Amino acid sequence: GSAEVVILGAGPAGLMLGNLLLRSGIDCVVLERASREHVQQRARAGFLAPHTAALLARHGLDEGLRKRGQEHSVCEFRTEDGRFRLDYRLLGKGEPHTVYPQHELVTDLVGLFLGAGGRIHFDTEVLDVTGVEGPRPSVTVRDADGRSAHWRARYVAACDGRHGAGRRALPPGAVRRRHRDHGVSWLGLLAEAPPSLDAVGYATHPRGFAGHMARSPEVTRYYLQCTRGTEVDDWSEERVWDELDLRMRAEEFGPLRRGRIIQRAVVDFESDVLEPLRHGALFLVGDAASLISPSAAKGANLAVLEADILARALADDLLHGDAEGLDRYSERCLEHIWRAQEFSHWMIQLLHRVPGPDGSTSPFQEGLRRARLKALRSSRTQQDWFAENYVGV
Ligand code: FAS
Repeated sequence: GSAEVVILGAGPAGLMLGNLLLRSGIDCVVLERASREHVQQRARAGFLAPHTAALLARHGLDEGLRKRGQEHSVCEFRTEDGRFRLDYRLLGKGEPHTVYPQHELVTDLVGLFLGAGGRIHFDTEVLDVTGVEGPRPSVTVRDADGRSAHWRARYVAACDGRHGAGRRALPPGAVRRRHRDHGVSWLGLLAEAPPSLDAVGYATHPRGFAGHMARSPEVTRYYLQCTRGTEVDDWSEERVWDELDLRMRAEEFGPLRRGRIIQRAVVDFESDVLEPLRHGALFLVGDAASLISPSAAKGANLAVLEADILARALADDLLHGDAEGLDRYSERCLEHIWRAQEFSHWMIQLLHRVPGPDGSTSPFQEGLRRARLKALRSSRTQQDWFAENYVGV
């Protein structure tokens, strides 16, 4: 097959890019390894930044969001030095998040793309991308029947995540990878229970971090900081809820609403940034471009932002012969990526006793962490800075 733009991956990056290109009249195809059912039920992020909601609205992709999204603007910090709340709608630029599960956004974007005549090949694994230095790169896939096939393209957008074929197609030395293992891991849980707080809950405790984030009126996401190497099934449901109660100080601040745990995942906090994000006709987007920890809910929002930047640059080039946007794609995205990485790193340091290589935590770091929390609690300028970065992308 052939297309002007071949998009690898049907996650937020690939589907946003596909919808935007289709609306510009650019011929594109999305190649996705998993089934449609799988990508539409894979629960991940849940907080959409105001910029993401605005982009979706601008392109008429926000019907689901308008109908089912919930505005959210309060963080509750439960710390060793007491509890405080920040309503970030009253701080910084006064913008709230929209709570909208990522898999619902993906479901909307798949429907809109197919409805507008878009082509998605599910159950189609991209094996290789070659010829990206030339004018007609080629994408080799194994389709649902196990047959191999080739796609010719003018441009290839790697929206296939950190382990995808896009990154593998980069010749050695083509990009520099800056990587950091933050030394923190979360056991991510989805509970079939209504939220226990009317806020995002961040609890810091000598036993470790615990987080509470609404996903819908029936389902709530919890996080428990766990040691590196923890397996998803290491913790019984009983132990999970007892530990959440302890760390979120349920005795002091009220019980958590328990329910069946319906999804688990261990997320090791790693970040990486590739530079540049373009190699010839190959462009890296979303997690394929940069991995960011979920500490500040940036990953899916960056993916949508970068897809919009690339869509506009591809339209300028393919429709008007103006390649300037493509030449500047990498530097423009990296600006946003490093800003998001910096804030996510600050959040990790704020909320976690980060163990050193020998597993011990530094008392000096602990002193800094407590001071940061107290500054956030008492200083309005610190709170404005927090609000602007927390919702910003
Ligand atoms: P995705 O990973 O979403 O999409 C890549 C797609 O490419 C996938 O559908 C995959 O099947 C496909 N693919 C991969 N290799 C392929 C190949 N060879 N051929 C064809 N297709 C291929 N972010 C937040 O902001 N907040 C959160 O709370 C949060 N929680 C997370 C929890 C978990 C367990 C995980 C794993 C991630 C979480 N993230 C969170 C980050 C996540 O949301 C990503 O940032 C977001 O999905 C990035 O979107 P994409 O770049 O589109 O990549």
